[in-house]
Amino acid sequence: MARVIRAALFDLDGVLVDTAKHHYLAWKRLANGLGFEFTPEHNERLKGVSRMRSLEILLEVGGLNPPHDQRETMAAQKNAWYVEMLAGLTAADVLPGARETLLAMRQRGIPTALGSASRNAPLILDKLGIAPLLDAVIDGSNTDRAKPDPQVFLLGAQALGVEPAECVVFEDAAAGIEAAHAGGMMAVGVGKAENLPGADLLVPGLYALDVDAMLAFFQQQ
Ligand code: B16
Ligand code: MG
Repeated sequence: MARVIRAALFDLDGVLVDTAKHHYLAWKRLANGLGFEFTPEHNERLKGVSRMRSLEILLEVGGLNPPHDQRETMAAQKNAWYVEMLAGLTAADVLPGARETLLAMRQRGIPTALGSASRNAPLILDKLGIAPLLDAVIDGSNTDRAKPDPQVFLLGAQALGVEPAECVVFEDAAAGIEAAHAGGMMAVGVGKAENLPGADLLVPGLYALDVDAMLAFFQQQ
């Protein structure tokens, strides 16, 4: 079915910026404080996952099962460490090709929205200086259902006033590709093929994206 793309929705972490290393250091600090190790391999499981779900996975790794109020305190502590690290973020941390892609969309009259699980998204966009290139921002504070639920992207489409079938989503996590499809959208995987089964199109990073070729590709589907 030919698709005319009228809006572009972007995941944040792993697509526009790489804050995974900061998330990792903060989660590792929490785990170490609780007396167990948390490896980069464990951290892979937290990609694109909400803050509280990330904590649950970490506690599973450590074999701990603390009560709800302690979990809240732990998540708040991890976030405080993470936000401390974000203070050092600058425009130089925008991933290669991300700014150019957002600009290319604007030049073609294609509105853009952020669709991220992070509650820190507005702060990060501000630090990176790319907030003016996004027409709408939907993040963890506007949503109550995590990817692979399509909620974050459906709200993005709604905010931009376009039909879901007219949207393309850029995602680095398998759950995000699933969310895009569940919402009836096209999905471009950003990263390695083995991590992104089902993506309609794949690029190693936005630096490798040819926007016109992508638009033509979806139109020919
Ligand atoms: P926060 P995305 C996600 O961002 C991260 O990939 C994930 O690791 C993190 O746990 C989640 O945001 C929540 O972040 O703790 O800042 O609210 O990939 O959906 O842009
Ligand atoms: Mg991501």
